[in-house]
Amino acid sequence: MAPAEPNHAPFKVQGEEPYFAEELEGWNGYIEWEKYPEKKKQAAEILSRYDFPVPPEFQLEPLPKTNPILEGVRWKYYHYAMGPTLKNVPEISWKYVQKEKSPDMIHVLEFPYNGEPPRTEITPNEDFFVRNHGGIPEIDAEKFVFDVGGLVNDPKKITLKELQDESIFPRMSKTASLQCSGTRRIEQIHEYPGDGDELINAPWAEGAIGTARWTGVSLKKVIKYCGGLKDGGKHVEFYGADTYFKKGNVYNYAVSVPYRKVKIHEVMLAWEMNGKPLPRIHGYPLRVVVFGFIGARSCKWLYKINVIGQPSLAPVQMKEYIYYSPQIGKHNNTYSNGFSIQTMPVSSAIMTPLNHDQIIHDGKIKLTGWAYSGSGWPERVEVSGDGGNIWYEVPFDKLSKKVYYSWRVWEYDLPVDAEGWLEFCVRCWDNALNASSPRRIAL
Ligand SMILES: Nc1nc2c(c(=O)[nH]1)N[C@H]1C(S)=C(S)[C@@H](COP(=O)(O)O)O[C@H]1N2
Ligand SMILES: [Mo]
Repeated sequence: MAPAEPNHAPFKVQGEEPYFAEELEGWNGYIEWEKYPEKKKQAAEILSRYDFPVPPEFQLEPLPKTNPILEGVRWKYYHYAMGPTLKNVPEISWKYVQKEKSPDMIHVLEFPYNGEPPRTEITPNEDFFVRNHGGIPEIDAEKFVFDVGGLVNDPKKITLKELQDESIFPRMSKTASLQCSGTRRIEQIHEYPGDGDELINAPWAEGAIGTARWTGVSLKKVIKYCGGLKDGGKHVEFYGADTYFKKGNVYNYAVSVPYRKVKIHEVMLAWEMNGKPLPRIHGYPLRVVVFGFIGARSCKWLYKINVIGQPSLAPVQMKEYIYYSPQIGKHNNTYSNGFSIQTMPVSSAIMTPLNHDQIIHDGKIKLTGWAYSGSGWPERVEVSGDGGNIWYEVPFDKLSKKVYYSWRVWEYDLPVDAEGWLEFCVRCWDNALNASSPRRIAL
């Protein structure tokens, strides 16, 4: 499918076209910002020359019924403004969407690309949701190395070949879900559209979650290979090769996790997804996968690991993916009022039927959905066809297998007497008896 027709004035370069070189040979679309403060300043100066289109597209009018739903004009313009190295990144990213993803993905945002699977069950690579904050760098695996530094005794550069050498690093595989904490943001948007956040908050429905079998190396083994932690090393920061724009500044995508999570082998450096090399759109050649944590920590296009004494100060860690209680709300707020989301809470959703579907039934309606908990697994799922008065337990054999840190998909033929407007809900309990709040859809 072609990208949506642009409904904006064409982009015009202001002043001389800037030139920021590629950092490495064989890496396309990777500008290193974090090492060069001068370059960052220069980029900020260039960005300040422009009046970019207003943020964010959906807050000013109802969401269009197009696919892609949103285009992401401003983000394309940010990339165009950086000159030749990033100019083609939106186009290249779209090329990989077409090459690597299934044709029936729901494109919630064309650029940075964000897409939900078609509303079906499990998630092969082509259907796995995609959440990007920028473009897709093209990295030649032969030329790929990543740095391990900061508070480790023996900082090193490691190639993919070395990482894959089983005489150095034992391999691990694990089936685990990744969930973006933006899952079901559309409901939030409908209640309160936000305060003009700069980030284009992709209008996710239930689909920003997926499960894959990941293969790679436990990060703990890599830290050990680098001589172990120095005193004070408590958090591990990851850097991705994509360019991240925030409030007129440029960064590389960066986040961190506490070492505690690494220590128990719950952080993997992965190069394989469902038995195949990682697709470019999912982080080729190497990404982080953090089991049970918010998807944002699973850094794609990883090029640097930095051990530090406190959580990362990077904007994705400190200024985004922060939880505010409903009483506080996001408006009139300071970042320190919220807390950083790490472990994902228990949650569940109905995938089919969809809101406003019309169904002819003979007393039973089939519901399908998922349930997930970032601190273990869902134990029990219940559904209701009358807005939450009467609940039915989804029987054991209608729940997929229990796998630590993975969702369980379920289906249920729900007895329904009524006709007309129905309100379906689902709720679940995890192994620690946390319960999810019901998700309602009406039809
Ligand atoms: N380098 C980089 N890593 C990233 C992101 C990104 O934009 N850049 N997005 C993060 C977010 S918010 C999520 S939810 C997951 C999504 O992973 P997927 O696109 O492979 O499904 O990747 C994370 N890793
Ligand atoms: Mo995310």
